[in-house]
Amino acid sequence: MFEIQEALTFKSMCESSRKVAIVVHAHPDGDAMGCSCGLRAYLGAFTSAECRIVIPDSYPDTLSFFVPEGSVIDASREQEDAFAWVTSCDLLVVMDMNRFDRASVLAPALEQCTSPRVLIDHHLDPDRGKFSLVFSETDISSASELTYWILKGICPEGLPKEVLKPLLVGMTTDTNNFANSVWPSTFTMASEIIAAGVDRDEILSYLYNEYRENRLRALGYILSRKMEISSDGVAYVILDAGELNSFDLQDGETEGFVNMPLSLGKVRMSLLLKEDDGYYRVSVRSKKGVSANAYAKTFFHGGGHENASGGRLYFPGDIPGREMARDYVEQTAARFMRSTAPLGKN
Ligand SMILES: [Mn+2]
Repeated sequence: MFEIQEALTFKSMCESSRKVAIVVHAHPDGDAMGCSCGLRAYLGAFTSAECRIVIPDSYPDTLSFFVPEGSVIDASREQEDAFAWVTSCDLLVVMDMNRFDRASVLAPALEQCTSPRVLIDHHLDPDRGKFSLVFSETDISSASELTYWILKGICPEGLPKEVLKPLLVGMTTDTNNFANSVWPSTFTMASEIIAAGVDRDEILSYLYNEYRENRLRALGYILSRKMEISSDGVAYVILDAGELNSFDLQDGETEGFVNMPLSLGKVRMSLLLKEDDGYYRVSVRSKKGVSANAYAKTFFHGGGHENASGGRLYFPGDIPGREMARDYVEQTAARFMRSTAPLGKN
């Protein structure tokens, strides 16, 4: 874990700032919104800095229950305001991403920002050279958990619930409700936050009991009609734009789908490909002993965590056309799995 001195340095940077920009990755998920809202609430409670969370594109509606009104600038809707805030801030905090290009349209603004930049992240291979202060831990559940330990370290008087609640949300979604990437520190964090009075049941019902009907129907269709399993134990689902539209699937509504095939004994890695504009967005999950990170890095310009990664498959570029995605997945998965030691030998 980080040195307390680094956390105290961060504290004095926050206290001497007037205008803070927090930037998270494109397609912000629960962890990205959770850690950013938690830090913003801390700044609001303990400093006089004005802070906006600047996001490359919109976050799912299912997360709106904890995002305060007026706290976010969405670059896909207000590009000029987003750029202006990032390039004119006096402190930039980049969270839940390891490289500027993960912020897609905001990457040039991050590059242009001349103020001190701080990274708070839990992905592999952070681009350390771009930052004056780096908090990077990979043996941790989430950026929200890392944020919790930093803020707890600099705030001996105790953190208010408006800081703790979004951090608990972010940890919960990134661990898939304590199913993966859970460490002893993760339980400690959860236990301390619940003891402080944050209502976890309320969070769980917002996160997991408020879906729209289309999501469950799409899941049924995907599992019965779309999931394929290769002889090497790789499950994959390829969704084209037409299918995503016909189920009216919004961003975030497919969250968790990619994990489901891993419930099968014979499946060791699972992929979900969703068609976007000229490329597929690829999610990769793997069981222990198979590196989702290495696979995503080698074949999909991506990476992330050892067992949970993402990337892209461009057409044309990586493959001549979208209809070639299936062949590409089959071939690369076979090649990759044959180079990976068999189950039980690693
Ligand atoms: Mn995360």
